[in-house]
Amino acid sequence: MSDFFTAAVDKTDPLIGDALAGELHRQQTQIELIASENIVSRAVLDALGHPMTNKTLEGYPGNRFHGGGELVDVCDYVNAQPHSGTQANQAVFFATVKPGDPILSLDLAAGGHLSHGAAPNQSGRWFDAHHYGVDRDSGLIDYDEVERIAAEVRPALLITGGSAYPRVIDFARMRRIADVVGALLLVDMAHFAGLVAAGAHPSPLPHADIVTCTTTKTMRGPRGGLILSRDSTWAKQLQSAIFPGVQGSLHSQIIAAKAVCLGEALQDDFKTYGRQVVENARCLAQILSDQGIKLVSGGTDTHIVLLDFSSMALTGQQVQDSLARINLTSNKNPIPFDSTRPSEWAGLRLGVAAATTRGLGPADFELLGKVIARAIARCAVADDAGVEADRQQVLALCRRFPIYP
Ligand code: DSN
Repeated sequence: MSDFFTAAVDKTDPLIGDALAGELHRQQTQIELIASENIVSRAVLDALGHPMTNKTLEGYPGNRFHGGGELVDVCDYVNAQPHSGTQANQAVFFATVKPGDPILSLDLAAGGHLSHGAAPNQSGRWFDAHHYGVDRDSGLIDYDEVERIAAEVRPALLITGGSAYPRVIDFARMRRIADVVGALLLVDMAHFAGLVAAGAHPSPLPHADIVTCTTTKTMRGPRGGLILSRDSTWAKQLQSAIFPGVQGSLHSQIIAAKAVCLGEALQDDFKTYGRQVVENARCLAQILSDQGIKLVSGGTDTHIVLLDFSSMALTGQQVQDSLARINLTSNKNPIPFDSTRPSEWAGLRLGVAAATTRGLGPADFELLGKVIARAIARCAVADDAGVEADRQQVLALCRRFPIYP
């Protein structure tokens, strides 16, 4: 035990040490295109790995259940305790609706999120969940349908946002629909929160009663959630919904890392990054479209580009595997009106936030778009020619834009 406080993990636990070293190498040598991922700064990592992790605290600043929290509570008031976006959403349900109440949200296959009332999730079992979708031709939210279903089911909570909808949502229209039926409006901006912070995407805050998000994804911070509200009357219910409602003690070191990432989001560099994310995503969407690949909604306003292989007899899993062979990381995803079986999903979700953080610009995404199109074509004809050449192109990009040197 003599080196308990000083020995590094690779010395004390080679199994985990090797896994950590391997994961760093993987990130350094692959271009990350999963839309919910990003690459955090050294400062965020410093906070995440800080002995602040040893601190147990429950309650809120000024009203803690444990002593010794003076250095955790140095910030002005903010509720940054949700351990994840899902727990942030759970807390909103806890604060605003009762089991059995009707809720209305974007369908999972249309880009919604599990925690918004999807059947296999707790929210789908505990609430009377209804869903709206997108127009079959345009791929855009069908606001007339939202209005019609809302009038029929009279939801207590209208939810919008999700994890794969690539377009700007008309928050003002959603507000009007919520008002007509007397619903509260929750916007889950987990995916585009960083773009909102950078001024590169409209903000839902003027329209929603409550907004939730994660600090991961485009926010470029640690794993965790936030709940925001422009209406201070919700503050008390939301506070007690998180603790003691759905969580116990908080993760002090994660909250420190959230504060670091929110501080970074106030910098001019972050605005540049946010604008670049949107430009890179549009460029990738255009190149893929030019190569004959169908995109849900025909393009993007965010960091997400959702590919639709339904007319190519390919599954998302096949293309995900084909991209993995050339060091590109992505994920299969349902597209609107898709099968409920993940193995049959005909979509692939790409996100540009992590690669933008690395420094890739439009010319690099043009190259990546062509590499991706070739991987899809190879997949369609089960042909291996060109795999190694494309992998070398991706590796060259990784070397040009190194991370954690
Ligand atoms: N909701 C999942 C995603 O979008 O990938 C995890 O954040």
